[in-house]
Amino acid sequence: MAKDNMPKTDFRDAILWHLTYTLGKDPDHAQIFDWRMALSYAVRDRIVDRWMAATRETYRADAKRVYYLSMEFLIGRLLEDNIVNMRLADEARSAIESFGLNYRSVLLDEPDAALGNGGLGRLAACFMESLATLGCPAYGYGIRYEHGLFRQSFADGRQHEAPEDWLQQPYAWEFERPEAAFTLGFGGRVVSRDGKAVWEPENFVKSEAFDTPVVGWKGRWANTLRLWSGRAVNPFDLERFNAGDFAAAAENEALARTISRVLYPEDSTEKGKRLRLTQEYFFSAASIRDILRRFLSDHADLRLLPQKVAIQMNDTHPAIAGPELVRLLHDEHGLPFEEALHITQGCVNYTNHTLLPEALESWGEDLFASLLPRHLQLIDRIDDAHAKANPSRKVAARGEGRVKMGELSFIMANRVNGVAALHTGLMKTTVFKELHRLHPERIVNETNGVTPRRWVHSCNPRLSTLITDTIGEGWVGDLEQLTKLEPHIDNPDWLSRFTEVKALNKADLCDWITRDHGLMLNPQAIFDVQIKRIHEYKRQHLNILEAIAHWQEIKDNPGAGWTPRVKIFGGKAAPGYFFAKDIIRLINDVSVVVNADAQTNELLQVVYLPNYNVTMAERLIPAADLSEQVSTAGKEASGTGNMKFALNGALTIGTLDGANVEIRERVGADNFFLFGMTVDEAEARRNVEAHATKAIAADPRLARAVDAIRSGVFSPSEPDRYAGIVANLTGADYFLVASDFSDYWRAQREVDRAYADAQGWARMAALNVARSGWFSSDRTIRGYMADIWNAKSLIGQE
Ligand code: C3B
Repeated sequence: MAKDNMPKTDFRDAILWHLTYTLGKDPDHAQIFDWRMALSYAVRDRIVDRWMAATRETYRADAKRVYYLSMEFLIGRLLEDNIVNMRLADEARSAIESFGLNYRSVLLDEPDAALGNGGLGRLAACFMESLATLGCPAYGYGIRYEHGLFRQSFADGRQHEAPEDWLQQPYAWEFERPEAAFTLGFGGRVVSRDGKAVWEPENFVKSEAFDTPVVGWKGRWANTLRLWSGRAVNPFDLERFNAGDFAAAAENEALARTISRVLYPEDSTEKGKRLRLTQEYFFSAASIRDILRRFLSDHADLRLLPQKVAIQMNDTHPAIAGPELVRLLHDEHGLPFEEALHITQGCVNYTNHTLLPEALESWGEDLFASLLPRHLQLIDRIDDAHAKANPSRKVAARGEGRVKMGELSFIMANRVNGVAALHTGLMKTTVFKELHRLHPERIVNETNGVTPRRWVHSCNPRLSTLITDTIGEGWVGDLEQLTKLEPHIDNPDWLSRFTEVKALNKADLCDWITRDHGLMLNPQAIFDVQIKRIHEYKRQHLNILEAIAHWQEIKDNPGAGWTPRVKIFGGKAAPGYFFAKDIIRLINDVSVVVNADAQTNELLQVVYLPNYNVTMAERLIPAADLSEQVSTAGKEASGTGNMKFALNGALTIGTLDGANVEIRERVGADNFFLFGMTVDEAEARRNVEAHATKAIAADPRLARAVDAIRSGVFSPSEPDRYAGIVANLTGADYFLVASDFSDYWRAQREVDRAYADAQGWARMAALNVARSGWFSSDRTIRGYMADIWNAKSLIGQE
């Protein structure tokens, strides 16, 4: 095969072609990496055709474009997603098998792109896929971190962090765009020239673009994820090199690259670090310039910007994009300030993802001024303009010596949205109460969703086949069609096929856990799974306390007909979050004791799988029976894992928090294990003096479980290892673990009883699948398009 004869049709030949000419490998010597890359390039070629067609169509239609600005895109692996969406699965499998390789192994060779911490980053990835599926012209903008979220391992039960390096290997999906670079300034001062403010930055960095196409279901449309990488303006100082100072000669480049070196591992906590603000400005400013450049390439009138551009700020991390756009329009394009502000407010929107005070970003003005002196002035003018238009206003973006990014984002935004109904309601009555009073039309709700392609179709092929056999394939692109399953649930043959799917998925998970983690699990047990970041408000410690109490009670009464249970945990803690790290260690310590107890280990096992990531979620969710969504009411903005579990036939044990509320409404209260206080009850309970001590005194099971921790049952060599956790549980207990324990215990025993009735359980699980179709991110994105962006699809309905 000659190079100029690159095959266009035969997929197998295309793989061989890439192996030979792109990778320079002889098939006889190719390793799995080479095959995976060759396969990826062959898939990518097909995507590129769609991608270019979509771009041409967007220009032709002069369509409004959506720009999703996010510090995080937790995309995971892309190969299977892309193969599935391009409908190449059969061809890819048979080609790969014809080369004597295992198809799964080739797919699993791809490293996870872990450019995010948790829910917020994964949501951005689901949104990109849904935007492409819906044919909405859109760009994702973010940072091409050299090191994604750290790799977690356990040593002695303790979390250990190692750097992640997905870019050690070339990334098959991206296109480097050295020509699409901007020079960005930092620091310096603002001077007045001819009565105009002029920012004279002190340092400069280049942002270089890397584009990854994101293709939608059936390959009908493809958008771009553009990630920025830091580069030096003058990468190499020859003079210093010649003078023998080799390290200094490369210093510029090293400093510039630092900006995109690592993802901050803080999830829902704010650290106020200078490098973090630098990253935020770096990617926001590069993106805004890119947006303006594209707009100006075929429009002359900047006043048309809001008709052609919708910018979504994923949380406050890109909040500086607002003032930056004002600055470019006013300082550089010469529009009057008021007009620049008005245009910007017509383009920018803001999604809030949390009400936790420790997560709301704010910057000391000294730090802010030293990095972005001109922006600080503009923020003052924005505040003044807001005060003038709203004389009764009591809030401002700047105050108490700080720049508050939540307030700034709200003031700059055309629409502000929450991520689940309960959360949006609380935004109006708590953090944004005053701003909501001034702008009652601004806050809207867009309940989160997840992409059905990855989170059902690909990760759960058995369930997917059953659904398609039952109702046809339309559900993959229109998840609400899952309701058509309902009439089949009463058919015993159908229900037994459904049960079989879960059993086989559980068997697969057991095999993997045995192989990779050396643990034998009881596949008959309830697979009870809590996977998410470790955080006090998410209450993994409530879960492990219940496990301890359960273990103690089984020992008291081994013959009481217990339903066997396997408790599975996964999740990382921010490296500096010591309480969360103690929780991890406690779970690991408990698992050692409980799993070694021959008296109980047929009935209860505890497993903590290290290095939870997107790929692990894809293994665990299809095999789960029970989904733990146990946050303190009012603290989990939405949750999205909760949706993935329900869609894959796990029942939820959960509080009335975040999207749990909407899941329960849809699947039906009978098919959901509710427990715990409501938001109002929790609020009231916090005001009860010594609420934790009282709750412990009132529940002997809880008292005994806490005592076991306190007395070192799980840490015999160091009995006071968990003094911190015990002090918290018996003291302030802000997240009300003690107060919710008894009801949680009650709900867990209901779970046991329900599971013992295999038919009844299967029915409830199947109803969860049939009624969760609303939680597709396609539905969410349609909501954003209609309520926030006023954007149109460029592909027709099928
Ligand atoms: C998360 C919230 O904690 C989740 O409830 C929510 O489902 C997701 O965002 C997506 O909306 N979140 C996060 O992952 N990181 C933050 N910094 C704030 C919120």
